[in-house]
Amino acid sequence: MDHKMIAKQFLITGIIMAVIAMGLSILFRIQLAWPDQNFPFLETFLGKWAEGGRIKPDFYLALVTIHGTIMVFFVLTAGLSGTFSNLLIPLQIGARDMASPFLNMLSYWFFFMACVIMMSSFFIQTGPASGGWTVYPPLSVVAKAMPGSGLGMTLWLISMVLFVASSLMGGINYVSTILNMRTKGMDLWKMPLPIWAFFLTAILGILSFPVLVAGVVLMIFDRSFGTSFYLSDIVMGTDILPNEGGSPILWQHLFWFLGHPEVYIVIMPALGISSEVISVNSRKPIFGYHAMVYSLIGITVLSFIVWGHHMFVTGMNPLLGGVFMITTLIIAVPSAVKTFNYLATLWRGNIRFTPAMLFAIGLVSFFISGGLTGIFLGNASLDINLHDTYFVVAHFHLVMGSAAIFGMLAGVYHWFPKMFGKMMNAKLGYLHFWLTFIAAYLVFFPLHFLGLDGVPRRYYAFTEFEFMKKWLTVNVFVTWAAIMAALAQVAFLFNFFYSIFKGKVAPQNPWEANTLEWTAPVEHLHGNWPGEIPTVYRWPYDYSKPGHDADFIPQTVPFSQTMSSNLPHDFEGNAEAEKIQQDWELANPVEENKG
Ligand code: HEM
Ligand SMILES: [Cu+2]
Repeated sequence: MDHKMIAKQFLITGIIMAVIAMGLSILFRIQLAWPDQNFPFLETFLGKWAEGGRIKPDFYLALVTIHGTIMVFFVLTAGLSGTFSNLLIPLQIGARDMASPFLNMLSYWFFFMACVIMMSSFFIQTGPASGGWTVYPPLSVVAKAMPGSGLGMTLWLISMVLFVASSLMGGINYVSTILNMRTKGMDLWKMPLPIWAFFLTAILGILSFPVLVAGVVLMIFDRSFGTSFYLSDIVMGTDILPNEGGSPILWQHLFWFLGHPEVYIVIMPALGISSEVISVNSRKPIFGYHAMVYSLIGITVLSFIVWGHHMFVTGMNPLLGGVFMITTLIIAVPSAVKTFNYLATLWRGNIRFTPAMLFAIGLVSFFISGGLTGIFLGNASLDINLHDTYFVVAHFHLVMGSAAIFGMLAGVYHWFPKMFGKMMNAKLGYLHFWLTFIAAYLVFFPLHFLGLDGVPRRYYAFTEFEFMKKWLTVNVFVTWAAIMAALAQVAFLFNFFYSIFKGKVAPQNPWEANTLEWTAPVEHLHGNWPGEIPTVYRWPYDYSKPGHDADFIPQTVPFSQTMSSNLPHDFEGNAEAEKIQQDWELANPVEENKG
């Protein structure tokens, strides 16, 4: 029940799910690149789903669906938030464990069950859910629509309810721990940025996930009890379904009211992690700490009022579309603030290119290049052309897929010594970074052009359409790049598991960081600190302060010991500290340009 143990469980489950989801994407990429070829090995693996060595269209849609579901919910929500919130919240705020260690453990096991149920659908007669990770009706409701609308879809819905329960238990725990269990001196404005990010992410989840559950329950009613919340006037072949009065658009509202905040649930922890990693490895205070927090708060609030940008083509009133368009574009402002602050932190830093740092910089790169296309898609008039094309696939894979995965990897490399007491191999880390970074751009950049040309997503083969045939070579290229990305992960997996057992023993504070987790002993113990919990005096980003001999000052160092390096920032509104500073200034007249 120890939070560090639960963090590791989330991480390892997340890694396993990521490997599976990546495998699925390679399978459907093979189909896209070589639509007319047979690969006997596919039949060996997939049996009847790839008779004759070619993936069946139904199964192709199931692959895309499960790939997206796993990546978004299981890897980047549970795997990312679950791992780092659990690991870092108690350690960085100075608590002995979560508010409720039991609920925390339960949260992991619900997540684990959700994964098992989702995966079990590969072993049933009708196969896993199809219809995309957004499970739009009618494919998700009318069981006889296609194989993947049957039992597989029911399992998807059950798995999702368990997953949401898990996220809620986790989120409530994170919020109450952060609000109630901070150590002495750790006021909100002294919290490291990852904690702010986890805090706001948890609030987003608590407020938006229940809406998905409500939608899912109605969907289960439609599927099983003959209600018609989402269906009306459906004709299948010659068969007129009896459902009247429902609307598939209702599902879209309920889904995207979760779905849009979800993309920030995915990216915000990654942004928090990268703030920490970039500051530590630039040996500079994070630029604009308060602006970083306020922009996270801004994103949190705004992300609730933009869901309609996923629905521009549902025929909504143009006035309403305009409202969603404006709120969407306003999110560009806090996002740009964050980007600017990352760059300003890096600027003239004394940069240490650790693997974690490279991945954090990679995140910034993807966040910029993917974020720019968001401005296109946020405009209703452009989105109507680009909707459901590969342009969208390219956009979200860069901005949330790649960026969040890079944030997660930055976190793994940075906190591996804390988690396992060992160091990872840096050379393999560099290899892993460069191959993954290049491959990710090679996979996702070309897809923009397919989208601009109108190539739709989720199609099984593009050979039937004359104008799309010219893209076949690009699809082959992208598939090879995807295979390269997958192979690059072998370097990571080897490094990760090898280092757990055979890595060099980690020193107490390998990156010379200021935050509290590095004051806890390398060997894990229940309660985190053997004696008293350390007291906090300063914010976490005191790096390279002029006049101080070491280039970092941990949060536990009281002001008086290092007066020469204190900046006015530390003292605002703190009478005791102001007094110390005044006394010190009297005793030590200022020397110009020291250090
Ligand atoms: C090597 C890594 C990856 C590759 C090669 C890959 C490839 C693809 C491709 C080509 C599609 C579109 C299939 C289609 O619509 O016809 C797709 C769909 C999807 N991918 Fe990935 N992907 C990768 C990683 C990720 C990651 C990290 C995420 C996490 C956000 C993700 C989330 C999704 C989602 C949500 C969909 C569904 C799109 C839809 O609904 O049409 N993928 N992936
Ligand atoms: Cu959105």
